[in-house]
Amino acid sequence: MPSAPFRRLTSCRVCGATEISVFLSLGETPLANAFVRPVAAAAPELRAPLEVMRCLRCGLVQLTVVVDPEVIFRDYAYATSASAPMRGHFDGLAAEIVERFAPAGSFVVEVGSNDGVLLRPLRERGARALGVEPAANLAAIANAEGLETVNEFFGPDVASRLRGERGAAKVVVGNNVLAHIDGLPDVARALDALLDDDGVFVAEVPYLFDLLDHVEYDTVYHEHLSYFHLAPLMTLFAQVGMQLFDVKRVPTHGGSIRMYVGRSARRAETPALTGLVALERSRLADAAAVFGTFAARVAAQRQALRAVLAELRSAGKRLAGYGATAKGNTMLNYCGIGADTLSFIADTTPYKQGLLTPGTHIPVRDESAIDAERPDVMLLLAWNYADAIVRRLDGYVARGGRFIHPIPLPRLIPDR
Ligand code: JHZ
Ligand code: ZN
Repeated sequence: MPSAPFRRLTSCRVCGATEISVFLSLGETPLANAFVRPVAAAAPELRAPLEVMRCLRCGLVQLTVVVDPEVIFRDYAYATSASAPMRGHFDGLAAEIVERFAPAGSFVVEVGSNDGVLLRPLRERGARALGVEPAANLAAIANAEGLETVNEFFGPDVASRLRGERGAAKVVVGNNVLAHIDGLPDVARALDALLDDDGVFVAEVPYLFDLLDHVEYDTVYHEHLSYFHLAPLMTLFAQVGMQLFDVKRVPTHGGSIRMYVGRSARRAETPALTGLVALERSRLADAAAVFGTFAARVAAQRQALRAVLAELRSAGKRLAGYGATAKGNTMLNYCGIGADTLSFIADTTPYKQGLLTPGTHIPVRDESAIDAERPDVMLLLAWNYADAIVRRLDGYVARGGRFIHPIPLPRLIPDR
């Protein structure tokens, strides 16, 4: 098997400490969004080790390897707008940003703007919004819709150039992007360069404690280099004289935090932030036990999911999957679930339809396959949208179709 171009981390990407402890290994897996063209099915796929460690100094949870971002992000399968609930979520975020920090006409930069899902409502609400997005296919979609996007990786050079050309930003936004970036201190420096004196960085990241509590190990894949909680983020921003001043828990992607970062001493810390920092500290009092327990729950989920699927198969049930997610590919590869078990996976993303899942080679089809193949049970690989999907597929449910909600332990939904 060929390896993806990757390097091993020998120190923490936030604080530089070399004291690190590996607590989870999910094997050697293909890249989670590297869907395969059927004509290329016989060709070997790039793989890399998928292991998670934590820094014993600042606490940052991170992968042991970094796959070359040029390989992962230049052409990218995940288009945020394909998931209807995310459009509503980001409209709400745009409203909040404009109301709290960016009066009409303010310059707002979004890092990792994907297909423009947030740029659009920001603009509709009066901000001068600019996207920075490394995926050429996604930047092109946004630009074609008049949502101005520069096709680059964000960093100190881009930040200084934008500031020179367009002035300082009132707000920089970054959703589900900090986890993708290896050089976090560079990002902090870039924010410092681009933001106005009273400017604010608003960012959403999946929250480590939701990952731990709900056994969301499938959100571990090579794109996600870091799994955040507040303490290491505070260490990071302090390096450039910035600080978190507020935080909010939001339900997206299995549980995330929305953080607000400003220049030190300009804004008072909210009780929400003080409270969550204290909660984290108490929960990590015996960190080794916390991460050891998590690893055991991951292994138990694998065993239980394999057992449920085997039982349904031997009862003659027709099985498929729903949601060709990146995280689904971690779960399928780690649990060893292939096309002999799931005959297809339905997904609304045009880019993914007609392709095969990485490693496991299950065909991705559009939703009409559900009526054509009439599966009895679908493994819900997009469990983060469970409610919306059960509602959307009311016809499937009405004729007796059910889903396996796979985490923290597999269960059939809706209840009967
Ligand atoms: P979804 C992505 O992970 C990738 P994924 C990325 N690396 C990241 O950081 C995380 O998000 C946070 C489809 N769908 O959002 C669309 C339906 O078919 O869970 C998508 O392909 N029907 C950027 O890939 C997939 O499911 C529906 O009704 O794990 C959802 O992918 C809905 C709602 C979605 O993210
Ligand atoms: Zn560290």
